[in-house]
Amino acid sequence: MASEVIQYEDVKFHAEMSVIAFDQGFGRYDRFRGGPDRYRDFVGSGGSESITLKEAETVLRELEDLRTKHLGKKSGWAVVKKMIGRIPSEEERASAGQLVLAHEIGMKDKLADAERTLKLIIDYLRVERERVDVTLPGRRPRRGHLHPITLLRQRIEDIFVSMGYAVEDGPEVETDFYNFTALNIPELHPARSPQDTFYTTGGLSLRSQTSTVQIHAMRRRRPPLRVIAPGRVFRRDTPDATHNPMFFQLEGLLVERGVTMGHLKGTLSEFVRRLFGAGTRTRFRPSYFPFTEPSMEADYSCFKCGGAGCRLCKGSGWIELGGSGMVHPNVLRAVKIDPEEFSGFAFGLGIDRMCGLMYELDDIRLLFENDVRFLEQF
Ligand code: 2NL
Repeated sequence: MASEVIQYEDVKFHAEMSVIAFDQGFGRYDRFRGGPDRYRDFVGSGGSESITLKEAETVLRELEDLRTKHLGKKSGWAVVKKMIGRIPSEEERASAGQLVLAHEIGMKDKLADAERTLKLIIDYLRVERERVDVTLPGRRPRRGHLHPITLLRQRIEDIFVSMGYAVEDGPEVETDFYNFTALNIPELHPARSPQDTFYTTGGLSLRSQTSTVQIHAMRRRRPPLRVIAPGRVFRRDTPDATHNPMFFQLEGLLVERGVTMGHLKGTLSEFVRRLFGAGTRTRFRPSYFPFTEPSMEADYSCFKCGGAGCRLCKGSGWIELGGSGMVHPNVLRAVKIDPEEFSGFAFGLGIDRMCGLMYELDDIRLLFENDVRFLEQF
């Protein structure tokens, strides 16, 4: 074979056969030819022919395989080119070279045309895939909100802060001194019994009112002082629609020179007017607490019926706010404040009880079950 003499006609014949084979293989890619703007027919809104990115990438790979098959080092075309060198006549060799080259340029042009279109399609579709509309509004994460007890506590805090009170916090586990003794609660008082109060094995107790925080505040701040103490308190009650062994309370304390019952009544009256509206009225009934003297219960006119009587106020027109009174001299003495120089008033109210009334909950325990179907309504 190597010594075999080859004529121009042989080369021409083999070259033309190869070109026919190439054209046959190329036929399915012919639709991608058409100059530098042909790609527009496949993409965008004006495209009359459509193709996906994946399809275009596959076609381009197949086209490369076609090039290797028909024009690569091991192709029939490589054999044709080697044949040229074995033509004895110089003139015929030159003609064969020209012929083969012309065919090669023809095939390579077709490939290049289709490849260019496919590469432009692929570029366009890749950019399209990664395109983001920066003017689109962001996806808002679903936000939660504060617990209804927290919402009410903050409203109450805001009112008292605007009247000059500081918000105080303190421990939930306390010694006997802070929970009872300093509050003038006698040694054998039933509130101290383990039937009413949770005790730790170490003899500490869970605070049964936030007065404990105010005892701390009086020892730390010294009068004149105005503080409120919102927080969890604990009492050994069996849970039912109106009781829970853990609930939220808010106490207030003012100790200054020359404080009277008038200041107490004025303060509580102004508080309910700010919370429920300017038309809210108050009334005060005598009561008893070991830590205040005199003591009283405060009621406010029902925010729902305005005092006419309804289901919410059980027909009376009044709703109980809480207990209050003038700080007992023994309480002042327990924190080394001279009751001859200073006097004060104090009050306490239940946040969850008030919350239950305001939202007309028929069961206070709903507030602590953390069922989102309930909580979502606030
Ligand atoms: C209630 C209402 C009350 C107080 C709490 C208090 C705090 C200090 C001194 C004196 Cl540091 N009093 N707090 C006063 C009256 C009532 O709570 O129904 N408690 C059982």
